[in-house]
Amino acid sequence: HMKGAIFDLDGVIVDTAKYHYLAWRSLAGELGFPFTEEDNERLKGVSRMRSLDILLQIGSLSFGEAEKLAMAEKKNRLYVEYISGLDESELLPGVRAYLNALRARGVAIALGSASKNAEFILDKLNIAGLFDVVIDGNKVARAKPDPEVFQTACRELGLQPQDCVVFEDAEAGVAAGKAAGMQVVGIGKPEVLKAADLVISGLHEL
Ligand code: G16
Ligand code: MG
Repeated sequence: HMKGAIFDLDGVIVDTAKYHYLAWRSLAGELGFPFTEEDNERLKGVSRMRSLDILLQIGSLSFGEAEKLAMAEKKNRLYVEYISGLDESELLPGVRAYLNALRARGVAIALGSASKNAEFILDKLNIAGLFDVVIDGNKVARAKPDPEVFQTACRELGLQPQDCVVFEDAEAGVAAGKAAGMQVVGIGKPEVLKAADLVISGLHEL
């Protein structure tokens, strides 16, 4: 049975994808090409630099490393500005209740996110205290679908992979959880999250 629960952030706890979208769209606009919501789907769960590569590919543009770093930083400044207004009301339905229910049952809780802004977001949502362990984009070298983020969370919880359940909304994240040898609950559409052991529409279902 489940001794540890590892949650993805964007798309599971909070819908920050819309703010990532606004910030990436603004960068694309400055570079002179359109960036649609459909394009944005490709960036979900993907690291910041990999997201920039995909965006530049959409615009058929290429730049050197230094320029790309500057662009990623610019996008991040805008994104951080957007999310600085986040509060508890933007928690996705059922999140707080489910986290509290797990804690009451003695299940250890971790965050496993690609975001380098994860701690900031947890603070804004006023849920940082509900997590025993936070592993984010600052603490791992390899992005999902690599299992590193979930393996690190599991190890820091002091558990074995078979004791952990991963909650993920992105295909790459579901793949990462399975590659780590964990059970995976997909949050979203069963057609997209085929590799998950169970697919639900949100934590309010549990
Ligand atoms: C999130 C988002 C991605 C974003 C990535 C990096 O991952 O889903 O769209 O590109 O973090 O975010 P940042 O630029 O804040 O470091 P997750 O794993 O929480 O879904
Ligand atoms: Mg996600």
